[in-house]
Amino acid sequence: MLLEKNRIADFNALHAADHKRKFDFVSSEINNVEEVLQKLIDFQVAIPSWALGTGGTRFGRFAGAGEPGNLEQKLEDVGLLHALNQSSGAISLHIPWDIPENYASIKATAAQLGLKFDAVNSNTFQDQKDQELSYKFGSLQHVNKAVRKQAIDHNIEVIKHGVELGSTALTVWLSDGSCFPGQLNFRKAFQNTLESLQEIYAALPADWKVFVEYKAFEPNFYSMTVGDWGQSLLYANKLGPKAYTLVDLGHHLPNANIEQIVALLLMEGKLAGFHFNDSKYGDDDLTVGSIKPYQLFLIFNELVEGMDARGMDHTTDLGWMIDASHNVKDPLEDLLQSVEAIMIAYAQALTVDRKKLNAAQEANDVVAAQEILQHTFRTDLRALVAEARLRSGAALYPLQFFRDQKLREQLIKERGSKTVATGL
Ligand code: LRH
Ligand code: MN
Ligand code: MN
Repeated sequence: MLLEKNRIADFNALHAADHKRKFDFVSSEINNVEEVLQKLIDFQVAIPSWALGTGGTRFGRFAGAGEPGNLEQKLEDVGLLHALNQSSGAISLHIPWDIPENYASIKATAAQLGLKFDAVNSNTFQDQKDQELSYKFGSLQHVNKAVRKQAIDHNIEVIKHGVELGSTALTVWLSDGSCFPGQLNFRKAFQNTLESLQEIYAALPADWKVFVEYKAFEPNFYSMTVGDWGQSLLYANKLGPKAYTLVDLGHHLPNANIEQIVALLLMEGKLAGFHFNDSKYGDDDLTVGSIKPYQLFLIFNELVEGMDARGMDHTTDLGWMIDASHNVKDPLEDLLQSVEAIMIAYAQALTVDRKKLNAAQEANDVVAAQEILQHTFRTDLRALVAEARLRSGAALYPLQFFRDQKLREQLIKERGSKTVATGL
């Protein structure tokens, strides 16, 4: 579905007066409005191809309608999101859930929609049809060298797809681990995994990075071979300068201090970036900011502080991705909400009074430090984020636009009501 430009302009004109009132108020509250606006305009978050269909649980799946049936249509969905918010200008592919065949035409579609290809993801956590050896007992860690080789070859294949499309990073998430004590020799599993990763690392083009994603549990419930940021960092350090640790917000044990993890990884120059989502219990993959928005803000606060301290470019120097997908929402509406939550948290982090916060920290003024952060968190910056959208030609209120303009109904008309997107 292609949106005619004037549809967004007409919608914005309808809401212009209301928006102006809110924006004037919020600008009067903030010192560096123009600088913050430019950063918001530049900031882009990649959309995972596997989040465009209604996700399932292991108990069932309630398919939506008008979902994308192939990669081309997934690109169109992300293009639509990007047209609505101008902040979703990239897609992250998962192979073989996505099989890019005709590179030239896929690239042409992406270019037409203003999309880039973000990190490509490999998949050795499922057996695929016609696959020779099984990953039931792991992939890169496997006791059998032939299984490890098959998994290494798959990762190299994924890199090749990425090269064709213009990606510059590979994300490796392993479900490898064990379900029962005694099942695995931890040291051997680590060594095997490291050696396998070293072979994949050796196949990276010069300008590529590899992101090692960790996860505390699931599907293995006794041990995970890349179970936390410590293990991921060990691999990344041993692999070399192109290897980084990827933080998925839902991959920690309850109450983990993710903002501290992020601060230290950044300090070490080993933070790859994010899979943003939210969670109440585990790897819930809920909409970003739906459960713990304060935590999200605290994470962004560390990111902005740490990136500025290292002279990093907020837009390009980390991989910003969403990894959320579930059962009950329209996937496109859900993604609009996630991007909005990220933009708000980022805007808030940009407006923290850092001088005052530093002074409070140096003076051990705990109360003042908390006041500074909470003042910012409680300041409503939605109009600032909307203004950034307005200036970049996006919709002032993307979700409302999506509903008012009946975009899902239009997609159902085009694609039908019995569609099942590939992926989770
Ligand atoms: C694992 C994970 C990983 C996968 C994605 C589908 O839980 O977060 O990033 O690639 O989900
Ligand atoms: Mn993830
Ligand atoms: Mn996950």
